Amino acid sequence: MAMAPRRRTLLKVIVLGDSGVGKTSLMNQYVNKKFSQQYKATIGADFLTKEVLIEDRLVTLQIWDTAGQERFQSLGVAFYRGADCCVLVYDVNAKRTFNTLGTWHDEFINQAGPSDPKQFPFILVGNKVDLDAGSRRVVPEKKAKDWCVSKGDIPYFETSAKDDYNVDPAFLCIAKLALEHEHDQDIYFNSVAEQGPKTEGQTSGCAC
Ligand code: G3D
Ligand code: MG
Repeated sequence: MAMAPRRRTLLKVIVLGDSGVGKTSLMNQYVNKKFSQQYKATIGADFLTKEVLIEDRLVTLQIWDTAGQERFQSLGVAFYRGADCCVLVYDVNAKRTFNTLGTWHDEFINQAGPSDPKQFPFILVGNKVDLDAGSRRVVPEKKAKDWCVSKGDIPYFETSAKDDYNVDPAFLCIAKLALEHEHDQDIYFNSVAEQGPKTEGQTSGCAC
């Protein structure tokens, strides 16, 4: 007997944080298993894709990179639109990059406009834990975890894109969170379609 085809799911993940924290390097390590100085994103918003199998579901992660415009905080709506998960990255050796996390968090909420901001999946990544064997570290793990609690218990990972430390587990968590969120949205949309008047062709949920 033929096996039932697996459902394919496309999930959009965006990676935010100050310039230089290692966003591009983390994506490149996860998708291409490379840590290279040459890899730099091209002009404009760009993404890498990776397929992962999560509990029998084939999931395509579309991971969007900023290509450096984060310096000007002008990423544009296309970058944020339809995101299923937002990864916030800071550098554990640079306090300023930790202090700006709140701004990135708010910026995402404002620009992406998720229907329920409190339920939207975020994840925090503290990168470059390898640097000088940790001796230059200025943000303690406890401080980062406290921040995560204050934002509604978001998951926290410490990584090194350079040494490929904890990169896969972080992205697996990201994929799972994004998938769960997508499920919730499916349920929401189905119930709206079942209950409400015919809304075909409408771009917003408002019937007026
Ligand atoms: P960004 O995309 O957030 O702007 P990049 O950051 O990925 O371009 O990385 C910025 C710099 O940090 C790069 O160095 C990169 O090699 C370095 N980097 C990224 N991740 C790590 C890490 O885990 N450990 C260490 N030690 N360095 C890292 P350059 O010299 O090219 O500016
Ligand atoms: Mg980059």
